[in-house]
Amino acid sequence: MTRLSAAILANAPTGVAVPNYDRTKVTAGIVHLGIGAFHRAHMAVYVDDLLKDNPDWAIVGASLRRPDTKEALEPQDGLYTVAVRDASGTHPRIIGSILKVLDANTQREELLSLMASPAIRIVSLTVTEKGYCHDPATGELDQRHPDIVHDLANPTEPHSAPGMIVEALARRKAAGIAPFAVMSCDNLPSNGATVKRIVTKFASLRDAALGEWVAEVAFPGTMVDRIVPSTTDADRTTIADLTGVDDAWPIMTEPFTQWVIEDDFPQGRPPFEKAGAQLVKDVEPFERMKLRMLNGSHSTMAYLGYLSGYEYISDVMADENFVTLIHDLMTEEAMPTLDMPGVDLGAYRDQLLNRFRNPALQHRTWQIAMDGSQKLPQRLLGTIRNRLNADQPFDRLALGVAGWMRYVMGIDENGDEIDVRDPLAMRMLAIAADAGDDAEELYIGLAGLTEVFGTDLAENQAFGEAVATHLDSLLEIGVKEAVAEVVAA
Ligand code: CS2
Repeated sequence: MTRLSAAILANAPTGVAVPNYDRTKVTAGIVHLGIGAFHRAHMAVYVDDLLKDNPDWAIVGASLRRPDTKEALEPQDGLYTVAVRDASGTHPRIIGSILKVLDANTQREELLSLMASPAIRIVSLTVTEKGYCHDPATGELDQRHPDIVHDLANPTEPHSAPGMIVEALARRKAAGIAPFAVMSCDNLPSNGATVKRIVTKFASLRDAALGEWVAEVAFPGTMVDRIVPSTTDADRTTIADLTGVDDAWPIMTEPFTQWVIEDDFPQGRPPFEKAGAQLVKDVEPFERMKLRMLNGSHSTMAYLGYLSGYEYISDVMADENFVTLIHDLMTEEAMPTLDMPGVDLGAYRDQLLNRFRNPALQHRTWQIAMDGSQKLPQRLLGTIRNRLNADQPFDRLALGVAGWMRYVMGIDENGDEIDVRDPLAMRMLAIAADAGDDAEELYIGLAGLTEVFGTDLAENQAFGEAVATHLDSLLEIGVKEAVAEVVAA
């Protein structure tokens, strides 16, 4: 079968949308760090929509860890398929907005000099929560993080995202070139302000004057939303059968997409609004809504669903007790903490429940369960803090946190090992091994991870009682029964 490449665009298979611009005429205005599936299904699609009239805003992507995306896309001239899936079918489109992919480990110098060049006016990121090398509970740079230690000692050969950004900015400062805007598209709370704090701190540790300069750089905040499961070999076959073209790394996603952006781009930006993005002054209420409603539900379903034997989110949604749990978690516990004038939160919730049900999206609970220590603070714990302060119940949220604690024990209800992927996995597994099946001990050990819970929650009695009680029932009666009890209460 023919491999996807620029050569096939002129005779694209019927039913497959292709770029509506001449790719040989577009130039890069954006460097994107962390060129994973999410970026390729989200921002790269918005940019693809805009390149016809805004040809100097194409993307050069960089992978900071593994070169696998580069290896897949290079023989394809950067092209790949995005397939939108729902009950009506699979709708493929070829995206051309990524001109090339650089591997930061082997092409560091090329990447840094591109980032330092005046044509690049935006550096955007999807490096996942852990890619910022910060303490998730406080949002501060983790100065003991091995990559940060390395990058402070070797600032011109950085490994971390903060290190890369600061080195590129330092080169621009030295050359008298205005800074690019730094746009995080990760699910961090207040992502613009948080990343600004982390990057500015790193810069000031390098050099005080650089720190002051970086403090003036724009870090627009964003709320990003599109569900993008990891691609499987079965997906590759589906796309090949559908298009007649071999794509080494197609992306499967849902019809829904949302992007809310704080409009702060001193060196200009593509007219993202023409591709459907919302440009706003203050993005934080949107972020909080999405993190607490969508992601808070997702993480709760991921831990409790995985432990119940459900492989996909759509399987979780076929269990009525889970539907009730998630509906009530959002309605009774998350929605009252949100202040969103003009947004119908009930409609937003119902739309989320429908998106979770999408039978054509195979979104694994295990995928969402990853990196929980980095996700819990903004997805569940902030909501719980608000509920505690208002003296309001937070039973379902506490069950979600207990589900995470049960999951990171690393053994499921059949006694099989769980592949726990998390930067704190080793510590958590050690805590679980010490605790055995003593729920109280397990709670105390895990709640003592202050980078997750802060000192406030770790010492909060109401929080401890609620979570430890649920953890006990998860261990005693099993996850499905414990969910049923909470739903019936
Ligand atoms: C998910 C998110 O993997 C996860 O943790 O909750 O990636 C989620 O699918 C996206 O935030 C949806 O926009």
